[in-house]
Amino acid sequence: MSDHRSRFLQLALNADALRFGQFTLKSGRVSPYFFNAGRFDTGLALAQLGNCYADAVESSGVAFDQLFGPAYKGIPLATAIACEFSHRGRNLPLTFNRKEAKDHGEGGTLIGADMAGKRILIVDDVITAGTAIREALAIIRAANGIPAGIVVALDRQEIASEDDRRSAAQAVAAETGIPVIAVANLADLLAFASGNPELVGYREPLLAYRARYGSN
Ligand code: OMP
Repeated sequence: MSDHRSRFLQLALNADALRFGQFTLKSGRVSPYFFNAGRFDTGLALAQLGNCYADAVESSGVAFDQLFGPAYKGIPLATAIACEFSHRGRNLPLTFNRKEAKDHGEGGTLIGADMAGKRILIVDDVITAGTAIREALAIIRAANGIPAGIVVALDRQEIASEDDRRSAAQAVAAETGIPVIAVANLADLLAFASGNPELVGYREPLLAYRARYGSN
């Protein structure tokens, strides 16, 4: 497993961002694990997370000009990544959105750098069924940006629906031609759990969940 994958999973455990139990997802599925990026709630934790994202982005080779962090969780994530890239010598412009349009002051739903004509890398926390990512693609297109890539911390590698056994990430990539990069995915989590005595007991429920909702 590449270094940024295991580093990220260890950071997520330390921050209590990766939990095991019973969680109802946005899709209604009941999952034996949950990733809550909101637990990266200190400057150091966000800086370390930004470092893992930036490693994943650099090793993917995706070409982009600018970052977009969808509200809400994408906002601190994209900010942390922009700061990390600045330490690596790239001063990336950054845009994010509001969930509700503002009707006074500067108005509108977008904040930060103009996306028109720019190759945009979307930064989000998790991909499950792909709904959040599709919404972000629509926001970028409406602002005349060019979606160039999507990076998430965790790809849960789940089917979007029973009739399509591809993962949501694979379906989005195939339909749009836009690559989906994950710092780590469910397969990495299973491998990581095998090598960790405290997590090994969670492997069975994870495998059962993958058999039900996992992609081919
Ligand atoms: P999709 O829109 O179905 O891809 O689900 C992604 C969103 O679900 C994330 O942006 C989160 O809001 C939420 N989520 C998590 O934060 N962590 C998880 O482990 C799983 C989910 C989820 O509900 O599927």
